[in-house]
Amino acid sequence: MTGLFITLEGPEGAGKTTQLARLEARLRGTGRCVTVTREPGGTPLGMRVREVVLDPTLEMGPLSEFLLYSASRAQLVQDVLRPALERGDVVLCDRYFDSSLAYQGAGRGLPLALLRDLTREVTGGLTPDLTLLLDLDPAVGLARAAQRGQADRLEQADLAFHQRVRAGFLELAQAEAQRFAVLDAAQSADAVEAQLWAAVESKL
Ligand code: Z5A
Repeated sequence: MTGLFITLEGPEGAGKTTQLARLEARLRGTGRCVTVTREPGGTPLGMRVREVVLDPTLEMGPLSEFLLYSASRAQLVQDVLRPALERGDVVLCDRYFDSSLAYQGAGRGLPLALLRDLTREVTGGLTPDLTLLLDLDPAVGLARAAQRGQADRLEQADLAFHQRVRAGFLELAQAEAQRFAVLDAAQSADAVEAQLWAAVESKL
């Protein structure tokens, strides 16, 4: 595959959606073909899964939660990610398997080894070339997200859960420093964009 696969990760409200739009515009400005997608979502199946996993009225166990995200991911890899990378696109994905390792692993307490084994099957080993981790205190991120209205099922989890998730992301980044760029998402959107572009340019 000749494309470049970039994922954006981080706790709730860290600014991934904001930065993804800016990055897409910059990349298109350089004349590159860009595919933008997200998890969960990005396919018709993924959109249905998204409604289920974010529904605040539903209760589900950690393994069910992980398997739902994985179902969405398997379809996204097959229908969107691999075809775009085979065409040679730069692919920008808002969350990918690192979110499962952080939320269902560090957050919910599922064993990382199990999640990694299943994820290898789900993705066929497709791993990002670059993962931009927007790191932010979850109290700040949740407050940003709260301005949007009713909290979804994940946003309703307590602060300690979101703190474990943040710590989980940072551990993943430390373990794979070659793949990750850790960005300080507490800065202004313009300052975050500048850090992010520097990390992307080094991979182009
Ligand atoms: N999840 C999981 O558990 N396991 C998995 O495997 C996967 C996901 C793939 C997806 O929900 C949920 O699923 C997510 C993880 C879980 N839940 N949580 N918690 P989502 O896609 O709806 O949630 P999200 O990915 O966290 O997106 P978000 O809440 O929209 O956050 P964001 O995209 O990072 O931030 P934003 O929308 O760009 O910005 C949020 C607000 O902050 C907005 O008003 C902006 O204008 C503002 N903002 C942005 N940047 C800044 C800066 N720099 N300063 C100040 N304000 C800013």
